[in-house]
Amino acid sequence: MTHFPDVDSIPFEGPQSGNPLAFHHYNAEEVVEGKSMRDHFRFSVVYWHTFRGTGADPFGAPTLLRPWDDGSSSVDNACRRVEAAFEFMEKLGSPYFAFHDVDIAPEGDSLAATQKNLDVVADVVEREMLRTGIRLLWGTANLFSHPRYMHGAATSCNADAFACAAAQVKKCLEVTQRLGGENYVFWGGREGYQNLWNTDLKRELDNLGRFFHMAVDYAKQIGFTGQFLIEPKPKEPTKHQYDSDAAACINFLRAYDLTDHFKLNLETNHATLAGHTMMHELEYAALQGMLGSIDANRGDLLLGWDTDQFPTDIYQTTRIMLVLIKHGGLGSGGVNFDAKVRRESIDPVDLFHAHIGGMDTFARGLKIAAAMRADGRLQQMLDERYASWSSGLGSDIENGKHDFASLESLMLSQGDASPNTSGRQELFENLVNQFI
Ligand code: XLS
Ligand code: NI
Ligand code: NI
Repeated sequence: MTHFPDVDSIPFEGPQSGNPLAFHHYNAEEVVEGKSMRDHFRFSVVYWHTFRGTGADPFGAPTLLRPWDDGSSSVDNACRRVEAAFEFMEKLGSPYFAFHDVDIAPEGDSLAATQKNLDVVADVVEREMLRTGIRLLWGTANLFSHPRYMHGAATSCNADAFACAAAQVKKCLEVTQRLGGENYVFWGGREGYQNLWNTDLKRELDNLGRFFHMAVDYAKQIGFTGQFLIEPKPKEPTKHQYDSDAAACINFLRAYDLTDHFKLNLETNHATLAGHTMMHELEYAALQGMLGSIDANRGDLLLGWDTDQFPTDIYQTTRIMLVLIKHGGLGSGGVNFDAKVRRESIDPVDLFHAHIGGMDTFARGLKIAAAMRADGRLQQMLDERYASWSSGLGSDIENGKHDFASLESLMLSQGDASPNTSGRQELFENLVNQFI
């Protein structure tokens, strides 16, 4: 039984090919800077958008009615969907996927029934993983859709919601471990507030820290060795999310003594919603040793929410790949397409176009970044800009040979700082353009 009868495995055909169902730049085997493209990216397809996205929005009904999906919340339907998903990922050549518990299996009328459904569908997922060799990048529990989490999950004013969330994460960790998941993600969802008058900020943050420690303890207990990741996002659904950006997450992790157990999963559209660039978020997390994985997508400059579009901006992927190569790659993380086709893109084949485009855009970014690094001028100009720190006074300061008094006496005898040199921003920008 095939769910995508009109699509074969997507081949690499090179930049000249006119075939829309071929890769033009992503060539899994091609080695760039000593590593195959497959290993640079570790691309991952997300189950929630690609197989559960309906096209519904606050103004309109679902538009994406898939032939393999009967629209019911039966376990049979969920199992058929898994088969369609793995056929898609196999044809695409995606080495990884990611899911929320509720994406793959329907919720039952009790916690026990929900857990049972998850076990049944996980059997099919496991079988398909073995058949195709596709692996699990990460699992996560959806702690934001169900009405019981209206006030939050770990940060709810209702202790029962905290307990339900604990049970859900416990189960999801078990399933993630069983499926060989290489990471486990927490995205805050409703962990935040709408109004400070009715919010006990300290208590909510303490409880969130407590919740993460329980997860760490349980992982240890069952021998789950995957990397824990926190995914920053500044707003939506709450007006203030506790995991707003990389800096806020790292501060939270330090404050609650969790930095040994967590890294960050950075998402492009979340970075831009926070008023940062993705490059900023990546650099900031990486320089503190906290970069774990990325959710690849993009927003729309004219829309103020998380539009989760597929990445097609070569500047953006070039920047991302420059930072990733510089910091030695993603380790157990990957490039996870947390992106959805538009509501109007209603054909199953659009799922292929979307992912092919994303993978090709990242491949171009990688090749451009590698060319910039091989050329060396960008790095050289950067080094020149900071030359005063590489010898003489700058290097003495960096080596701890000075204090306020010694620097004062130096400047008293010198009279003033030496003249500044140009920042040459325009030249930097022109140089980058030579490679795009
Ligand atoms: C929502 C988040 C979400 C996480 C997983 O904006 O991006 O999809 O990646 O819960
Ligand atoms: Ni998002
Ligand atoms: Ni995400």
